[in-house]
Amino acid sequence: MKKELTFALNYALNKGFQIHPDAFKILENVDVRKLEKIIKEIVREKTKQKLFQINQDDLETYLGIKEDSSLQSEVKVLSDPTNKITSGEGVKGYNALFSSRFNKLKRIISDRPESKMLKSAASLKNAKIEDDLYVCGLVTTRNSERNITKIVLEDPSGSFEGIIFDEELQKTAGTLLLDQFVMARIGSAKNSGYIIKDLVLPDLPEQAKNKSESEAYAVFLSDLHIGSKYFMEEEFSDFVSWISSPDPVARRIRFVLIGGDVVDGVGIYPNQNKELVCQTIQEQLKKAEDLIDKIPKNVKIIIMPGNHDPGRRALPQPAIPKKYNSGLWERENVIMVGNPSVVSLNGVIVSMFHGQSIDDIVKTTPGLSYDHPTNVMKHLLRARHLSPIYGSQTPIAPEMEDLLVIQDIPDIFHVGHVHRAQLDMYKGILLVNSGSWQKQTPFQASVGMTPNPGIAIMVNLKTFQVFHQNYSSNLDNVLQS
Ligand code: D5M
Ligand code: FE
Ligand code: ZN
Repeated sequence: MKKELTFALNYALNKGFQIHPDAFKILENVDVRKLEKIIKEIVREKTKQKLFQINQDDLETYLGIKEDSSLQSEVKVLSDPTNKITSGEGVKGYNALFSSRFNKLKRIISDRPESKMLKSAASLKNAKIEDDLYVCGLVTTRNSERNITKIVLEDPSGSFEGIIFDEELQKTAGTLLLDQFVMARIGSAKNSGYIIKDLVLPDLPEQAKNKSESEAYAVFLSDLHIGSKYFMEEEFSDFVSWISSPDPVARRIRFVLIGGDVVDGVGIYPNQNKELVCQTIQEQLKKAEDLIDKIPKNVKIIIMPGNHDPGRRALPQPAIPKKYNSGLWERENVIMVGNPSVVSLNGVIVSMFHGQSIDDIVKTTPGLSYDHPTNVMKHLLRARHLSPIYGSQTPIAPEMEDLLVIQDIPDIFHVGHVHRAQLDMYKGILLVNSGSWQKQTPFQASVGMTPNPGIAIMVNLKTFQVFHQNYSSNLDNVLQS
């Protein structure tokens, strides 16, 4: 304990006072130079009143940080896969999954006027068409050869093959992801077959933002990797303590969102045990619980898993199971959700996704990279799907319903996974990649991945103004936007 704090406590105790633990927490975070003056004045005041306990209220009143009770903190979970996960097995499961994906996205694209001219793949078979028509489906093949791109789309009736000659359109086609849904404007080719004249993505409309009535703030975090040697425990603990400080932004925080990789996990990569300071999931989650416990109880905390957390690896992931840590589940201000989830914070809609699919997408898409995760996030929004590519590194479970289709249009899109804190906007949606609280690992260094850890992003849910706190000692480590 700091000597100034010991002095202040002894002063009060010697005068016959008790100090409530919540008051102690506040004292711990007060500027040490002010401690003596604060404690002496409170002791004098309360002695006059013949009340010999110093509680949270006394300190908050003294410091002028009494909670603003007009700040709402209403959380509604709008979508959470945890209780919907069924795991249909085998081929039947995948057929159901893709047919659900197709149907959901076709419904989304039906809002567009062109969709009136939609034909099924089977109905086109060998027919010569006079006017332009549209087909839609999931991309199953995409080939570029000798200045021509060939695409195959699949819908429930069968498959459609079309050719693209236009150079610009070939570039667009080059950014299509396998298994992504797309609508194509087509015409008959001279000899036989079809030419693709345009490609239309589901995308989303520019729309008015939902706003919180009061200026409550939400904090966006992810990729803590608690239990790892590289978890920035001291910095994270400083940030969590800051939430209880008299800082005007801290006083208004009502939500903390954690977008996955809460813990580093066990057996996630070869020889991981050599890089762990906590060797079991239980130990790691206990540490997470202890850190989260420092957050004031009037702050709602939403916890979503990532690929390092326990539960299951495949998407969609259920919430971190209670059996590994009942403490988190039992806390009144903690809400455990699956990955992905959609929550409403005072009416502001936040879509949360850990971001596993980014790995597959940056590998196969020209122009996208780990350095600009928000560009990948835009790609996902245009595709209206969180993890289009099936059968690559990101495991996807054979659910009967495709829970990764982006059905609700969010006001904020919160993703993590790539350990680069970055902000951007797309069609009025605030894009937040919440970075990490883990220093660069030897693996990341070996593949040339440079994280910018230790940055906490905060958003005013009424004005959408963004603040951040940077706990990194490295000056190059800045928030990207
Ligand atoms: O992932 C942190 C980052 O490291 C994320 O951008 C993916 C990348 N990563 C992790 N493992 C691999 C492998 N095996 N190959 C390529 N890139 C990888 P995290 O989920 O925190 O481990
Ligand atoms: Fe991570
Ligand atoms: Zn991750």
